[in-house]
Amino acid sequence: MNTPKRYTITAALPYTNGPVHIGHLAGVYVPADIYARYQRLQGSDVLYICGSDEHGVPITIKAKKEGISPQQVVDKYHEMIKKSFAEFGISFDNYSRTTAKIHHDTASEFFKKLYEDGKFIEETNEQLYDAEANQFLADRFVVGTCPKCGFEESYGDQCENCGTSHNATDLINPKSAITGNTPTLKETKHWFLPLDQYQDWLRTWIVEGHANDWKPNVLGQVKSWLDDGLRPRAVTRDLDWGIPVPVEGGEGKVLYVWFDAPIGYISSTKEWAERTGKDWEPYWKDEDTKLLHFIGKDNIVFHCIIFPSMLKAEGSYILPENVPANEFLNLEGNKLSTSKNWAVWLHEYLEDFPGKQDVLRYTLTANAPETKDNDFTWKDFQARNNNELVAIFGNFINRVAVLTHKYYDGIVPSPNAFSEVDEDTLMLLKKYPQIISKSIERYRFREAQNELMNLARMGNKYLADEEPWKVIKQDEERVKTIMFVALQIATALSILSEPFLPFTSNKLKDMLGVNSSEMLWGNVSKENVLLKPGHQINKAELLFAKIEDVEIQVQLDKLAASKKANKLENNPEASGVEPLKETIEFDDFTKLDIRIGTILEAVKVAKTKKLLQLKVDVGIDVRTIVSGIAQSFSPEDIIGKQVTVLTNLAPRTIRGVESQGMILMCDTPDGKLAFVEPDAKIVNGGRIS
Ligand code: B3M
Ligand code: ZN
Repeated sequence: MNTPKRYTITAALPYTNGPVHIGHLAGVYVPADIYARYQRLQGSDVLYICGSDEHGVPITIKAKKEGISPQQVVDKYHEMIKKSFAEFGISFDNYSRTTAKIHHDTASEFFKKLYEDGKFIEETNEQLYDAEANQFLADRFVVGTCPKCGFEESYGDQCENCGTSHNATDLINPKSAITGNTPTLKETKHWFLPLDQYQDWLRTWIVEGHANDWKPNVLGQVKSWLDDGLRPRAVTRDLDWGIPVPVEGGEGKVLYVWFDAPIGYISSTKEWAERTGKDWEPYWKDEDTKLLHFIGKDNIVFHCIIFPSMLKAEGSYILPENVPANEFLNLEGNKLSTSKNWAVWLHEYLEDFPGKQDVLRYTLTANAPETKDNDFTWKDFQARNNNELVAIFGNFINRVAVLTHKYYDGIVPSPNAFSEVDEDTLMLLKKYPQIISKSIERYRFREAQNELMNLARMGNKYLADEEPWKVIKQDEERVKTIMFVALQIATALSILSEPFLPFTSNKLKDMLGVNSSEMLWGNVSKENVLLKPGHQINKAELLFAKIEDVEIQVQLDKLAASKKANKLENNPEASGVEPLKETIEFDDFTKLDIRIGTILEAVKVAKTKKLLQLKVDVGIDVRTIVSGIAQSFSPEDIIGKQVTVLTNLAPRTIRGVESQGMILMCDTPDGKLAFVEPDAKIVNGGRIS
C-alpha cells in the first residue's frame, strides 16, 4: 500500500462479562497502543477505536449466575473496563459499547442491506434445543466435542482449543450448558452468510495477496480453514439478548454476536465522528486508509474470514491491510482463566502498583506472545523492573540529570570539540528512530522495545566509559562535551520511549523541560541538537523505583489462594514447558557421565550462524566440542566460563569438526539459550551426581 492517508486501528472489543486481564493487554491492547502512538508521532492521521462487546451468550450466562439482568452485567463491566484502560494509558480515540443505540442502528442497517441485496441464505432447519430450559442452544449454551480436533469442551460456535468456528449442530455428543441434558432438535428459521461463496476470493486476497506481510500464525489458521472448506454460517440466533433481527420473520431472534460485534468498530467510529464533527466514512471506505485489526489468535477466523466476507458482501467498505494477531499469554505456568479467577486483573494491578503502568506495559511487551504462547511470572516482572528499567534506563537518566545540576545548575553546557567516541555516539543516536521504526512497522514490538533499551544501554556505557565524575577534576571543558552528548541521548529517549512507556516519556520530558509538540520522532535523526546549550532542565526525579520481594510475595499469595479456591492443577504445557519424558530407571541415569568443565577457547564455525567450536577442559582432558550457541553468545564472552558437560556422549562430526561431548543448555523465556552453571567454583572434571 502507498503511504496511507490515514490509519484506522481497531482493538478487539472486550466482552463485558468480566474485567480485563494481562492476557488481553499483552495480546491486543498494548501492541495496538504502541502502534497507534507511534503512528501519531509520525504525524499520521490515526483513529484508534474500541468499545465493549456487550451481547452474546457469555453475558447472559453471567447474568443468570449473578441473578441480575444482562444490562446490569454490561453496565458494571463496561465502566470498569473503560476506566481501567484510560488509567493504563491505552489511548483510544473512542471507546464505545455495542448496547449503544448508534450501534444497534448501524448493525441493523448493515444486516438489512445484506438482506435486501439477497446476500443471505434464508433457511428453516433443525437446531439444538433444550426442552427443559425451553431454549434453543447456541454458542456457549452448548458444549460438545469439536469435530475438528476432538476437544471435549468446545462451544457451539467456536472451539477454544483449535480456534475453529462451526455450527452447533456440528458438535459431537452435545450437552446443554443450562441443564446438562442431551439436546433434541427443533425446527427454526435463520439467516446464513454463505461463506463458501467467498472461499476463492478469500484465498486470493489473503493467502496469495498477503503471503509476505501477514504473520505466519494468522496465515496458517486462514489456510487451514480454507483447506477444510468454508460453509454457510448462521448469523442470527434464537436468543432474547442482542440486536433484534430487523426483517420479516425475525421476531424473537437476534443477530449472532460475532455478526454484530465487528460492526461495533464502525459504530464506534461514527460515535467519534459525531462527537468531533468529523466525517467517519473515509476511515472505513477510502482505499488510502490503512485498516488494521489487533486481536488475539482466538479471534482470527472472525476477523479474517467472517467480517471481511460481510464487508465484501456489503460492497462499500475497505478491507484490513493486516491482522497482526498475537498468541496467548499464560500466567505462572497456567492458562489465564476468567472463570477460574486465574488472572492478573488490570484494575487490581492499578490499585496494587500505583504509578507503575509502564512497568507492566514494558514487561508485557518484553514477553509478548507475538509468535508463540508465552508466560508471565511475577519474578520476571520484578526482574524487568529492577534489572532493566531501574538499572539501565532509570540509572542513565538519573546520572545525566544529577550531574547536569551538580556541574551546571541544570543548564545544558556548550560542547567543545567532539572526540571520535562522541561523533560515533551521536551518529549512532541518529539511527535509532529508523531502527525502532523498522520493527514497529513489522508489528515486532518486543524487538522494537529492546532496541529502545539498547539506546539506554548505549547512554549508560557512554557515561561509564567517559567517567565525567573523574574527568571533572582535571578537564572541565571535556566534561561539558560529555554531558552535552549524554543530554542528547536522554532527550532522544524521551521521544522514542513514548509508544512503549508513555508515562515515563511524559515524566522525562517534564524533567528535561521539553514539550511533545516540538519533539517529533523524526527530530532525533534530523536535528544535530535536540537539547540546546543554555536550556534549563528541571529537578532530577527518579523515573523508576525498585520492586521489593515482599510486593511480589503478596501477588504470589493471591494466586496461591485462587489456585486453592479453584482447585487449579498445574498445567505445565500451558506455559510452553516441555511435557515430562517417559520414566527411566536409576541405572539409566548412572550411564550419563556429566561433569563441570571450563571453556578455554571459542571460535565461530565457518559458514554457519549457530555453531561455535569450543576447547573445553573437562578435568580428564581438554577436548573439542561443537555447540549451537552462536546466536546467544559471542565467543569472546564465554572464555573461562564453567559449564556442564555430558562427557561420555559418542563423538559426532558436525560440519567437518569432531565434537566430543555436549554442553548442557536451557531455553530462556525470550527465546535465547542459557548455560547450566555451578553456583560455586568447581574443579574441572567435578562429576554431577
Ligand atoms: N469480544 C473478544 C473475545 O473473543 C471478542 C472480540 C470482539 S471484536 C469484534 O474475547
Ligand atoms: Zn477444536
